[in-house]
Amino acid sequence: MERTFVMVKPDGVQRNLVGEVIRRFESKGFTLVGLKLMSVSRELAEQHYDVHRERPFFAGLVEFITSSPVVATVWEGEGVVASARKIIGATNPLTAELGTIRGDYGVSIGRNLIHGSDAIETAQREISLWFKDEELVSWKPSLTSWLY
Ligand code: RTP
Ligand code: MG
Repeated sequence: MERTFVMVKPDGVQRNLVGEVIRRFESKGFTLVGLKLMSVSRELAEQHYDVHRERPFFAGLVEFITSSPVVATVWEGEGVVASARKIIGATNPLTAELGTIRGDYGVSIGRNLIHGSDAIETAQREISLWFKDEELVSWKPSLTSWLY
């Protein structure tokens, strides 16, 4: 089954939106298979955002992600990678649709509350970057037969 990496960024944790984020993914029908509150090292932040290393916002982004705790999660379900991006909304919260997390709660591109992997291969890379195998739990929710 497909998996994706979703992180509540420091602003989302500080604004008490952890429960709201988890609620939206649970309510959609995805299964939580990994969850931890953590401080992010500079090394991990730089690896995570490696594709943006040459961009002008890179240093500020790393500074921000390491500034306060994040909540790292892994979600499982059919089509979860693309669906998570829809639930999260466009990168800039001011143009993100209402009904998405960024559209409903954010106002600034540098404080857009949440991260979600942008493709299946990226998800695999990010899950192994943020979680050890033994931190992920495979389980079958009893509601599954009503979802699929
Ligand atoms: P993310 O990786 O955090 O889920 O966000 P995303 O895919 O929607 O956007 P991406 O292009 O990967 O950018 C990563 C994060 O960098 C910050 N950013 N700032 N012009 C700017 O100041 C700027 N552009 C991007 C955002 O916080 C974005 O989430
Ligand atoms: Mg991205």
